[in-house]
Parts: sequence; structure tokens; C-alpha cells
Amino acid sequence: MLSAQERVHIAQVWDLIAGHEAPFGAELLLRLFTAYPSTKTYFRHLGDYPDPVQLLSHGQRLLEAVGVAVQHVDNLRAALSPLADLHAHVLRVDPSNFPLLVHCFQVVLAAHLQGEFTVEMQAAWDKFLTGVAVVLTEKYR
Ligand code: HNI
Repeated sequence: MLSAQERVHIAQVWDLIAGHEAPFGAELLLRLFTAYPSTKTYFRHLGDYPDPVQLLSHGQRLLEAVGVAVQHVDNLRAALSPLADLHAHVLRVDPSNFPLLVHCFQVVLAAHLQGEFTVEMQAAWDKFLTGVAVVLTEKYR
């Protein structure tokens, strides 16, 4: 459950990302694959070195889903249900990968926003993204 102040931080930061979903997502994936190469095992179909077009395309889809989550912070389970089915039953992404993506997401935010990305904003985004990850991984068992 997010506090009123945490909701403000989520909305403020999302306003900065909105409209830049593809490049933000591509940078997020590049960081994820580079810092944590084991995550690439789920993207074998993109080849050893995913090209920018593939990164932008998947990055955009991923960030658009985060945008849906931002619009449904109180109802994540219902809003993300099809995506949770996909990750659990079709893709079978091990849940241990999600905190890695949550971490890289914050690194991309910090790299771009620098001093504008306050400690309180980071705390709010960590809580929110962890909530998204919980929903996306809870259908595994
Ligand atoms: Ni994820 C497909 C969203 C975490 C591996 N993923 C998607 C799609 C969305 C999405 C949206 C596209 C669905 C569709 O085409 O119908 N993924 C998210 C979100 C998170 C997340 C919001 C976490 C916050 N995914 C992860 C993680 C991994 C992952 C941590 C593995 C390391 N996702 C995948 C793979 C696909 C995928 C693999 C399929 C890619 C493809 O090319 O079709």
C-alpha cells in the first residue's frame, strides 16, 4: 500500500518517463543484460547482442506495462493478470530476475534525473516496482 506522498513521487517521475518509453526501456534492458548477463538466457531469440531496434521494441512494451501499473497502483493484481500468466506459465522467468530489473530501473532513473531523483522518490519507486514484481511472480506456485 503506497502512502499519499509515495503516490505523488510515482506520478511525478512517471510524468518524466511518459513519452520516452522506448528509449528508457531500451536503456533498461541494455543495463540488465550487461550488468546481469544471466538475464539474457530468456532472450536467446534476440541473439547474443540484441540490436537497438529489438531493444527499443521490447523496451517500449515493458515500459508501457509499467505505465499501466502506474495508472492502477491500487489494483495491480487485476491490471497485470495476463502479464503474470505470461511470465509464470509461458515464459517461466525465474522470480530471482525481477529484483535485478527493479534495480536497473532505478539506476536508469538516477543516471538521467541525477539530483532530481531524491531518496524519497527512489524509496517510492522501489516499493512500487517491487509490488509489480510480486504480482508478476505470484502465479508460479
Ligand atoms: Ni517481461 C515479455 C513486462 C520482467 C522476460 N514482459 C514481456 C512483455 C511485457 C513485459 C509487457 C510483452 C508481453 C506481450 O508481448 O504480450 N516484464 C515486464 C515487466 C516486468 C518484466 C513490467 C517487470 C517489472 N520480463 C521480466 C524479467 C524478465 C522478463 C525480469 C527476464 C529476465 N518478458 C521477458 C521475456 C518476454 C517478456 C523473455 C518475451 C519477449 C519476446 O520477445 O516476446
